[in-house]
Amino acid sequence: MTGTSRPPGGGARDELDKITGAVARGELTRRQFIERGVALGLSVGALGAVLAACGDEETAEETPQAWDTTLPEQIHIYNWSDYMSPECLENFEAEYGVKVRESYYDGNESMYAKLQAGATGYDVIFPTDMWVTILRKSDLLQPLDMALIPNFANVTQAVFQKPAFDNPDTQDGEKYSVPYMFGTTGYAATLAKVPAPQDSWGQLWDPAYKRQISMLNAPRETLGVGLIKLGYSPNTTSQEELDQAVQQLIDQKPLVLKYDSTNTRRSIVEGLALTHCWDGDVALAIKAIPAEDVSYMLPSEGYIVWADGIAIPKSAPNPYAAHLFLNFMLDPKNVGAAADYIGYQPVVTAGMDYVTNETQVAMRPTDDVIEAGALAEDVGDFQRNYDDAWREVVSA
Ligand code: N2P
Repeated sequence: MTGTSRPPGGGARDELDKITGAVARGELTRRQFIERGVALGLSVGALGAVLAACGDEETAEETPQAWDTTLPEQIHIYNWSDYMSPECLENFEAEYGVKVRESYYDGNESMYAKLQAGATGYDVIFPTDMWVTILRKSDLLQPLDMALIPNFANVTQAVFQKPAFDNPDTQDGEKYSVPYMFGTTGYAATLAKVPAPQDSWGQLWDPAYKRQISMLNAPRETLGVGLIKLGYSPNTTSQEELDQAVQQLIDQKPLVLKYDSTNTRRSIVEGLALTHCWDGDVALAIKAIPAEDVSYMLPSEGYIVWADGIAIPKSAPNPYAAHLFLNFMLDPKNVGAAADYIGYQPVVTAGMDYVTNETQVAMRPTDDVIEAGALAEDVGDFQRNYDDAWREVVSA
């Protein structure tokens, strides 16, 4: 065990004195002391030393894991593009003295393929719901030490506390991700070109919009549209239904300008007629164009609801600092600042206090909207059939 690399200063020191007193008086448990201390930016090792100096001998057993708490110079996060605010990363550095380097991926599939192929060096990743399950089953994630993540208490909506895709009750008590942003997948209609948006996926098959339609380059999302349009579940494991969805997408292809997940915001700003997209990209687009110019449609046939998490790869070089980062991102002011910048909805509800854009606030999915949507699920080995189906669409 090593100690923390820097002593607490000013306010943190006062607070440390306060909680040290409280634990001596029996008002705080040792676990609570450690959690509060970590929230102050102190390492578990240093906090253990404080308790030991107070004559508390049980600390060693109570400290859940003997972390090497030496802070690295830098951590490396691997993220979607346009999915973090620079200010947030600067604040993390200011708070912990740890720089954050960021690399980008364009979808869960490519991030997964990269880790599966043995890429190392990433401390933090941002997988979407079902991909947390897939990564865990592939032994690519670390179980989280929740004692280092007291800010998980800021996740107040039951649906996000123990979601089916990452539920400790069914995973030997372990949790593998904390939530980041959530939302829906629908489509944006540029009203100058689509004066009467229909709230139906069928609109994306209207020949009037030939080569004026962008579809997400995200296999489960876009095959999901084909399936939902036909009245099937986006999680089907029927090859016959999947084949029909492939045929739908092949029929649509002459109308499709591009399959694209990274420039959807730009497509909306530039006035493309119809853009299959995540809700946050619409919220971000209307910072550049009048909100009245575009409509975000959630089709009545159904749609996907998704939740992106933050997780630590098994191969992370700096797992302790990565935990600090996860905890930092569950602080309302930090995740709120990120949400304000990227246009997406923070799972931590209190983060909304920092979101300034009215349309973004108004777009927050209600419980009813969440319930009416479908979460994409891990379908086990059948995922390969989806991969093949997508290849068939793209190469057709
Ligand atoms: C942001 C991508 C958001 C991912 N560019 C939606 N799951």
